[in-house]
Amino acid sequence: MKRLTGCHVVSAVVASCSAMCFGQIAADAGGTVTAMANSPCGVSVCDPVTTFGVDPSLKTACLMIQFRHTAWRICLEIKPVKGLWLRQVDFRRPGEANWTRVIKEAGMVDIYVRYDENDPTCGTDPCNPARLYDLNPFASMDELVSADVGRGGFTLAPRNETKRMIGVECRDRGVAWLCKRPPVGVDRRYRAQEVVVWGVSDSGNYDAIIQYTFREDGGIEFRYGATGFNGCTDFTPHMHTGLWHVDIDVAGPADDCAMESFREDPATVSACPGSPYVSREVEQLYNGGVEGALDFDLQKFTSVHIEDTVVVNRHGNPVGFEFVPFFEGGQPRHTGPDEQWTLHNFYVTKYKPAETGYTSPDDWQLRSINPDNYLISKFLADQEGVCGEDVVVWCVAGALHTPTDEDRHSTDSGATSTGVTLVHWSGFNLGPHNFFDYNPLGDPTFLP
Ligand SMILES: [Cu+2]
Repeated sequence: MKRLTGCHVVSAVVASCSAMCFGQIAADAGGTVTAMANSPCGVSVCDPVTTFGVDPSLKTACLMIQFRHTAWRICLEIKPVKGLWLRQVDFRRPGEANWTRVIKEAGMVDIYVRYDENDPTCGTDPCNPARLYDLNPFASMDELVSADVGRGGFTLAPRNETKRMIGVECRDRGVAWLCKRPPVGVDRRYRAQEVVVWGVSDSGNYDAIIQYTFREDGGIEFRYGATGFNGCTDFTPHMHTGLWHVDIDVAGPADDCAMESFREDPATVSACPGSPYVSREVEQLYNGGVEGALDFDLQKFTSVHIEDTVVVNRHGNPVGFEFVPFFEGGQPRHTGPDEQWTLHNFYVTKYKPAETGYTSPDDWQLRSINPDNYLISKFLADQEGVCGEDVVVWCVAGALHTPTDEDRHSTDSGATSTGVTLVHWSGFNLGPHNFFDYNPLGDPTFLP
């Protein structure tokens, strides 16, 4: 592995580990060194200040992830209100020495838990159901222990923090590609790896797993997992909705262009007018090139991608990254006067320092502010251009939780519930879009 200044590659601890396993992980003092011995992910823990120049007062941790052909270097930050965030995410393509910036800063802005009509047996007003924002000043990041991450993982305390709030795991994600051509003797496959980085924001009875997965193929998965336990009111069906912020910087912050694409079936414009069998893929400027909202349509495979207007790959295509919803969750919609931000799946805004959430009055990073009061009514309202600019993508994704008896403990009866709820996942994926010149996982060919 190529070493970075200030990075500490892990040493092996493989006692009682068979040749089949990834290797075991050393437990150690907070924030320094850990082990992923024999791991195909090759994780190093790096010092945020000396390696990345991060503000030394922040609660940060940085990792370098070296796969067989590609690499990530990432920093994580524990924020006082918003929990586990990403910052300074860079990627290295196969055969390249240089890193390419992908993300400046990204994470969950809010977790909105919105109940249906309340159950009056809980002593609550059925017409005024609970509406809770779980990322708030009273939520805190839980400590993780080795049992949380299991084999193939380790826990990490960020700088300026003694609690191990970050879990890191190397996982096998299965077959990334394969090609079998028995007549000519081709028999190839690639099992890909991923590194999952996660933490838990604890808001009381619910534990929010905030998780980022860095894939060997250049993708990042953003996930929010709701688990914990239900009280009486919580047996009312409810939504766990995440609002995410991604300050994406494809090949640097400048000259990014937001595009939208969808599938049209049958095609309204084609060489075969009137044919019901001809479809087409439409790619166009996002919202006509200005700030605005976009709805995801399952039948149209809607997606948003951000491409660079200057940097192209070897085939002349703009390098970019694409946002695609994650289908285990859903697309919440609420109609209250302070719930306008839930009405769409994507929002794209032009980057402005005053909109990054750190300065009053729109200091949404530092306190709980209803997103209608800044994102909808201010950031989007002026409809600035989002092509040839530095752009920011906001994604809404949620999971419906309709409690069932699987939420209970075996000794529960009647209205009493002492069980623990299975994780409900939601989120989205960010994946490469002409970011590479060729298949980055081993550059396979179907030729003999
Ligand atoms: Cu729930």
